[in-house]
Amino acid sequence: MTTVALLSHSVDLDFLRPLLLAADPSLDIATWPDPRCLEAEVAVCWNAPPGVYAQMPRLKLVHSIAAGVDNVVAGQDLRELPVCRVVDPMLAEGMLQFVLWGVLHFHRQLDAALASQRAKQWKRPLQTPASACRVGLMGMGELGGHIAARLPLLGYPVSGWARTPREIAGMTVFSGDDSYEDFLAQTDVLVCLLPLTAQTRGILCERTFSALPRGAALIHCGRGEHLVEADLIAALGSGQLRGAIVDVFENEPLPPDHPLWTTPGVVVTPHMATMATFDVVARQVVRNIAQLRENGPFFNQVDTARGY
Ligand code: NDP
Ligand code: OXD
Repeated sequence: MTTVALLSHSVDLDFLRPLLLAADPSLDIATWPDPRCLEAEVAVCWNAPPGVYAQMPRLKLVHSIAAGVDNVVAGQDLRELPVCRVVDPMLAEGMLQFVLWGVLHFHRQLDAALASQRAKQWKRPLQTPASACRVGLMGMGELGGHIAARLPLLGYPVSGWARTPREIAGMTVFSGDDSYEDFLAQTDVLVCLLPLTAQTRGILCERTFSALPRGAALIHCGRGEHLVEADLIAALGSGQLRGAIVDVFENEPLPPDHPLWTTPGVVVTPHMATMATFDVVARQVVRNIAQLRENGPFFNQVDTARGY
C-alpha cells in the first residue's frame, strides 16, 4: 500500500481524496495537518508547508497538482527527490483562451470602450487589423508553445522568448538575456508564461517595461513574484504601458486594500487563466505512483536544478 500525503498550507486538498481513490482504491491517503502525512511515500502538493519534506523520511516522489512547481520546491530539502507536474492539453487550451481574450481586449480597444462606458461617452475606438498587434510570448514551453502555434492563425504576428534557442518556421524566437531587449522592442502585447525561478523572479520590472514600445500592454499569467508591482503602477501612470491584465499575485488572495484593484488600466483576475480538471490531476498523480512502484520513468518530471 502506498501512503499519499495531500500537502498544502493554504488550501485543503482533501477534495482530491475521492478522485485519487477512484483511480487507485489501494491508496492510503492523509491530508495535512494529519501527522500521518509524515509517513507518506508520495507528497501531492500546492504551497507545500515549509520544510515538510525534511520531516518525511519515507518520501520518494513529490507531485505538484499544477503546471508550476515553484511553491512545491521553495524552502524544501529536496534531496534527490523526483518532482513531477501536470501537463495537459486542455490546460494549454484554457491558457490559449485566456490569452486570446486578453489580446482582443487590447487589440480591439475594449479597454478604451469600457473607460468610455464608465464616463457615459460614445467614442468609437480606432480599429486596426490583427497584423498590427504584435504579441510577444515570454516562455515557449507547454503553454507558450501552444499559444505560439495558434495565435498566428488569427493573423497576430507572434514572437517568443525562451531560455534556449530554437527554430520555428515563420516566427522569431529570441533566447537569453542578450536578445531580451530586441524581443521587447517589437512587442505590443507582452504575455508572461514563465515559470518562477531564481532567474525569472522580478523580471516584469522597469527594465522590461521601458524596453517595450510606448503604449504596450501586459498580460501576466506566470507567477506573482515575476512582477515588481510598483514598477507596473509607475509604467501605467507614465503612459509607458497602456494597460495590464494581471492574473497572479505574490499574495493570493489579493488583499482588499491592494492598489492593483483600483489602478487605472489594470484588470485583476483571480488566478483563473487556466487549470487542469481535478480528475486529470488525480489520474496523472496515480499514473506516476504506478511508475514509482515499477521503477519506471516518471511523466512530466521537472529538472529541479533548472527550477522548472
Ligand atoms: P514549461 O516548463 O513547459 O515552459 C517554460 C518556458 O519558460 C520554457 O520555454 C523555458 O525556456 C522558459 N524559461 C524558463 N526560464 C527562462 C529564463 N530564465 N529565460 C527565458 N525563458 C525561460 O512551463 P509551462 O508552459 O507549462 O508553464 C509556464 C508557467 O505558467 C508555469 O510555471 C506557471 O507559473 C504558469 N501557469 C499559470 C497558470 C495560471 O492560471 N495563471 C496556469 C498554469 C501555469 P526553454 O524552452 O528554453 O526551456
Ligand atoms: C499552475 C497554476 O501552475 O495553476 O498550473 O498556476
